[in-house]
Amino acid sequence: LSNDLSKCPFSQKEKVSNPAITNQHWWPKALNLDILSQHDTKTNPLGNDFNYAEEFKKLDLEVLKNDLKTLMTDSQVWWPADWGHYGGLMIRLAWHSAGTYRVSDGRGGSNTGNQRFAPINSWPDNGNLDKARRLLWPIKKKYGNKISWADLIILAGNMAYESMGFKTFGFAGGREDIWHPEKDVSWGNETEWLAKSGSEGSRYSGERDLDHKLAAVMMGLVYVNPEGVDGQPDPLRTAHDVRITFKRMAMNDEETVALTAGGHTVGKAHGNGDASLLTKEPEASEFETQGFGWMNPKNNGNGADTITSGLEGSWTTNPTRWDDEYFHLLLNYDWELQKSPAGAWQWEPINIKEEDKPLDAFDPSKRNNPIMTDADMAMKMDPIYREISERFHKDQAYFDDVFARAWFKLTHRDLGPKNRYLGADVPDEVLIWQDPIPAVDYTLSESEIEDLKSKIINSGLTRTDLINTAWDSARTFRGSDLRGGANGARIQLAPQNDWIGNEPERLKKVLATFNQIQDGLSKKVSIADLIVLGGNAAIEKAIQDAGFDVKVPFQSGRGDATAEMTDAESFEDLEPHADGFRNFYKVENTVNPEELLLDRAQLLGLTAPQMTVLIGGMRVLGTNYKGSKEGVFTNNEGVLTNDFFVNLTDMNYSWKPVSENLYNIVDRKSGVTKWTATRADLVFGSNSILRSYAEVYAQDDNKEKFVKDFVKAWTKVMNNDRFDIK
Ligand code: HEB
Repeated sequence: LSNDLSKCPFSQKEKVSNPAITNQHWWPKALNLDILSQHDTKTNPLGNDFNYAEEFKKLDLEVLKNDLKTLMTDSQVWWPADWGHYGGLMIRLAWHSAGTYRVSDGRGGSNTGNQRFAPINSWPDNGNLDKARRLLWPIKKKYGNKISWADLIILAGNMAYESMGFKTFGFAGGREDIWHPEKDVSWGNETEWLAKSGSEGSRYSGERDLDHKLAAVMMGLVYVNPEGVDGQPDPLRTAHDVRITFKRMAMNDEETVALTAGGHTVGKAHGNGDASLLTKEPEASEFETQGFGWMNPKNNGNGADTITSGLEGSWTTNPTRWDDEYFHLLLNYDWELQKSPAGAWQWEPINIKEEDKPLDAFDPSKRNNPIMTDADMAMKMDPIYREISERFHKDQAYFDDVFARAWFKLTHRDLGPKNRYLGADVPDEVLIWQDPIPAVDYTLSESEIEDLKSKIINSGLTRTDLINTAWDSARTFRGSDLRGGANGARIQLAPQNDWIGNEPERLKKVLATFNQIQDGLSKKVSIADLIVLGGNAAIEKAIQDAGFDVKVPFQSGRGDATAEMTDAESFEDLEPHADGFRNFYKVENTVNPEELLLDRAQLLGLTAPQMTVLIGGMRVLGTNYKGSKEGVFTNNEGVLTNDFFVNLTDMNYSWKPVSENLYNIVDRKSGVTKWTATRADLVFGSNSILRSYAEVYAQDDNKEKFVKDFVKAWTKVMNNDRFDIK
């Protein structure tokens, strides 16, 4: 054995920070709880007391906007602007930051500034956006904490449009930066960038069915492949891909055409050279590039030699001006397939008039052909898109309006309800996709709240009626795009009132009682408030029965939305197909109930201990779907004891699998089956980390802590969407 202390204590292969062999490698099936401990205070340099909304209010937005407009035409030697204008680049920056949003789980989008981190900073589709962010750095540096990267990127897109003559619909601040990449977003299962459909881990099955969660066609793309499906041009097949991916981002056909045309009215594509010469993407780049990727060693490597997508050319004659040229060129010329200098498929016009050709971005003595991507051609070849394109072509004012609204929606969709919007440029108009909720005009005193609670408790509704209705109305909340939740009482409305997971029969009965109670009040308290208060009141009773005196805090002020204020279709994505907290599985024999539980806990913003205490409490309260008994490890159902954890950790029992998601809890001595359980129950005893929390709550000295922690976690869920009081 050599013991040479002069050698480096770590060999090349041993990395403290990133061991090659992790627990996930040895035990790939074990639940990875890391998604519940992201964005911890330890990773945030701004500290616990930092309040972004307060900082933003100190900002002189008008001065910042002017600085951004000045930046647009202040070309830098290290990355010269096309036609002396950075507008196109900044719009693509904003669009790619917003465009990762997907309605399925609300994840992705521009709300976090995640573009600063891998993998997004290095996606092939995000080529040279590292330059765009670096161009913005002097402004970020100047305004500091008062403007987040996430807000700045979107505002830069808006100011780009304004400086090119387009009037935007408005801007709201309020996007708070994260400080490390998200761990909860699956961008797909392929292990190769731009893997074609059918490769290992492919997101496609059947004819061309895109995995229901995803909204992009390839690993590393924001949307579709600009050259065509798997790189093969065919505008009609591309139209199919565009339609699906934009729909998954909450855009209809008209919005899709408007966005594509409005986006490509300005800027250009870059592919003047050999793409294979480029250096690696930012996350893999050498130290000396300081985070820059995709460096082109040829000539200057920038300006006229820039290579980004590999396509080369602009879509319009005057690419630094908002105008009607996109549809003019697309619809009035015939287009044929050509290859760019980098070898990418692109469409070029046949017999184009000289004056319709754009000037070269760096050599004003030269004119080039405009181009169209396969996706642009879809706006002409797909019959539905074509009709919309023609309408836009005929009516510029109409196009301007549809584009302005679609751009605003694209860039603000995942910012949450309007009461989160900050700044003087927030548009007054209320938009349906903001899930509006009317404000209430009452406050409730302590004695009024107590009075209401006894009315509800004496109304004939059971404890579980009340707790389940409160939970079901709150559980739709997603921290990802800040939609859903108890506020608005949309559980009364279609489609939620019919979701099987909401037990429509029971729900109807409960709502009828709440309506009766409401009718009898002198002050018109909202149904949304009554629902939450009912849950709280029932839990307080369950706590009293357990021998503790702990109140469940209540804050009134929820409003009731109407059907007219509700985009029913867009709520379909919020339907729970499983809810481990109530042992509900829409599909029998769900394979990974514990994964689904984790997913919901993450969207609800819960930590792993909070998830644990909620499950333990809800099981003994008897809140399972349709009153099923799995995981109800107690002889005192309805009382808030720690029995779930006591019995889960009790070695007098053994656990026998019965079917995919069903186990018997058997008394070792008598052999009698005492209880039954699902995987969402037993994971708290089998997963070593969750078991450590289960033990805390099973301890004899933690019975009261259990109750208090349950109340805290419950209250967090009930108030998740109360941005008005945060
Ligand atoms: Fe776009 C650019 C594609 C949509 C805006 N785009 C571009 C390009 C491409 C594309 C390829 C080039 C890049 C470079 O640089 O190279 N897009 C595309 C597609 C789609 C789109 C495929 C789907 C359909 N875009 C879009 C939208 C927007 C846009 C939606 C917004 C709104 N883009 C844009 C811009 C640009 C582009 C602005 C330019 C940039 C510069 O200039 O730099």
